[in-house]
Amino acid sequence: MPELFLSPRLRPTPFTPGVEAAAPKAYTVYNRMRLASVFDSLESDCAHLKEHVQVWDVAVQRQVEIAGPDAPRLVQWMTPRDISRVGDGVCAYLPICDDSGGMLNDPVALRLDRELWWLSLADSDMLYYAKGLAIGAGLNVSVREPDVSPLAVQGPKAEELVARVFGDTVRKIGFFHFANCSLDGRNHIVARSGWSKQGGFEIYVDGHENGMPVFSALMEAGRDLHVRVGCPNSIERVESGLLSYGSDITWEHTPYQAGLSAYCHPETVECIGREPLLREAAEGPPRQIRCVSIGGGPAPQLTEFWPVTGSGLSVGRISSVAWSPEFRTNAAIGMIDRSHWEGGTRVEVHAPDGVRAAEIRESFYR
Ligand code: THG
Repeated sequence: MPELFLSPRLRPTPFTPGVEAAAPKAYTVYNRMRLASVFDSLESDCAHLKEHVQVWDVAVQRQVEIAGPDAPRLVQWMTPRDISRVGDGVCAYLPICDDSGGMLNDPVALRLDRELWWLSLADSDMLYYAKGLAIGAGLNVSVREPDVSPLAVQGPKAEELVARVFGDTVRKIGFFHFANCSLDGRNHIVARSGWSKQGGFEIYVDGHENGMPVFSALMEAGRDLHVRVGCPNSIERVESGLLSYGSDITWEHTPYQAGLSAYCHPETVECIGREPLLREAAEGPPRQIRCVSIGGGPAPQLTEFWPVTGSGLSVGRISSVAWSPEFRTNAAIGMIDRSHWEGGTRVEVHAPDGVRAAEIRESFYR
């Protein structure tokens, strides 16, 4: 793999010293920040994540803070999800849509107060977009990137580790809920969330200077739990069907195509893209995100979309792929046309090393 040429422009995070000490083998770039991708190997990182606990520097999930009397109005304008049902202390997965109903981001939103929201971003420029909407519409809000950096603790032993550091109250935090927790007199938001299906928490570390103290406290307290520095694992997240904005979904796809209809209520809310979304809700999406099992041995790294054909016609594309040691197949995510999206349908995937037989799957875990 080619090397990544680091510079201050690819912003370091508050946890960078801790990540560098663990010597990642590869980084990617996300919101103009460094994000480790592999430590030991994808396979062994994945096996460790499923058995123990890992601390992930996910500061790349930058926050857009929307504060002020018009905050609920701006957030509701940006998403077709009905945010009136989101209470304080609750995280909400939000599709953000443009005027064509195309997805611009898929953040986790935190409602800290009626007039104070954080959008925990995927990889696209929501700060400029939110500022532009607020300025253009003359809304009474402030939009900024606060000095807040998420640190994820993921894996089956995550609850034990986070409870050791932040106290037993974290055990009562429900999935996609958050609470204020303190360490050495500093308050941080602790949420039960994260980009894996192994269970865990995300600590929204308040203040750059508090990054390494929190990171080190977790690494210290987790020695006997076999804690390791880790990162989002591409095998585990594809097996789990967690979507990556920019790869699996882009501005060319609506939330219905992304499989996010549960988070889409254009019938009842005033939002950007309402009319096209209503039309697609009525007609049904022409294509949709699917799990795909690709045959043959371990597939090469996917760096551009791989075409999918069925009955000799183009029926979609593969956007993520990873060899799964657990399921003994190449686990993949693709955007598949309606004609071929049913579970069990056989298709061909045009990988760079040749055509491979593949099958549409409802999920890898069912
Ligand atoms: N955590 C935080 N910010 C993030 C991510 C995160 N920003 C970028 C990226 N990840 C956003 N994308 C996702 C995608 C899926 C989920 C979270 C963020 C997720 N989905 C659950 C699922 O699919 O089962 C549940 C969603 C729900 O019930 O509402 O967790 O990981 N802070």
